[in-house]
Amino acid sequence: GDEADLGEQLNFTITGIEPGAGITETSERALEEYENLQGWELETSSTAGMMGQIESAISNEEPIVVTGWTPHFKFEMYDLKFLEDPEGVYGDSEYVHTMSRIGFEEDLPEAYAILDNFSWEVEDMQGIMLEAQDIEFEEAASNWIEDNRDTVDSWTEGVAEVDGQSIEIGSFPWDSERASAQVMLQVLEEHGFDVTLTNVNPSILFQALAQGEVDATVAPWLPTTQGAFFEEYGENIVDMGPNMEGTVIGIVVPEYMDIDSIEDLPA
Ligand code: PBE
Repeated sequence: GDEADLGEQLNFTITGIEPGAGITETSERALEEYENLQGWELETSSTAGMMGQIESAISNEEPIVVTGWTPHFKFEMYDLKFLEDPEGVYGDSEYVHTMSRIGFEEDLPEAYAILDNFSWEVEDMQGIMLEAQDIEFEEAASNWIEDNRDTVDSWTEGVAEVDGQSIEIGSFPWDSERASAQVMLQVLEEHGFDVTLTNVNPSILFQALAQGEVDATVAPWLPTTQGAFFEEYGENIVDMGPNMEGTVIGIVVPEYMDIDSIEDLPA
């Protein structure tokens, strides 16, 4: 159908995910920045809800506009494309950071050293996410550790083992972070730590870190995805820098839609 149809078919709605996600906050800003999106709304529900809507739209070859990110298996499952973002709302290449509460380095120096050394590639994370389609994240992560012992040893080399010290790791419920948190949990456990893992939405994790309720995390996506949350709480958080580069967020549509830019979405 023509532009008018497309807007109606889409109900002028971007299908989003959890309300507390960074991409949700960033997409709210996109609705303000893009003239043609002034009459649009962002529907938030859950990642599973968004995936269900992609499934049904694509099986009926209907238009759909969602908030999307890589790494995520949706790009293996469906022919999807990121829309160009001329206003740069979704940023360029993103980094996943390691962060800790103030005082963590003094309290748990061995854990701080291992977390500070943590560094890996998108391919490593994607491999665990893919395997975890068929087996548990715990198993997929321990498989990865066994297959990448030299990389893991580079994180722990020269760091004294400990005897049962407790550490609380915060993370997110998305598959990308379930992969990284499981790897870090198992590496810390191998080193003698008693690890508690808590999954919460980004807006909650940053608060918990700032309030010292969580020791550390390898989950945050910066500078754009969760930049607003970090701005709000960052002065009370130790940003230990990137542990991975190359994540991407944006507006995603099926390949069969003949639009290429966010600016092409009908007002
Ligand atoms: N995500 C996946 C999260 C971070 C990881 C992009 C959905 C977000 O905060 O938006």
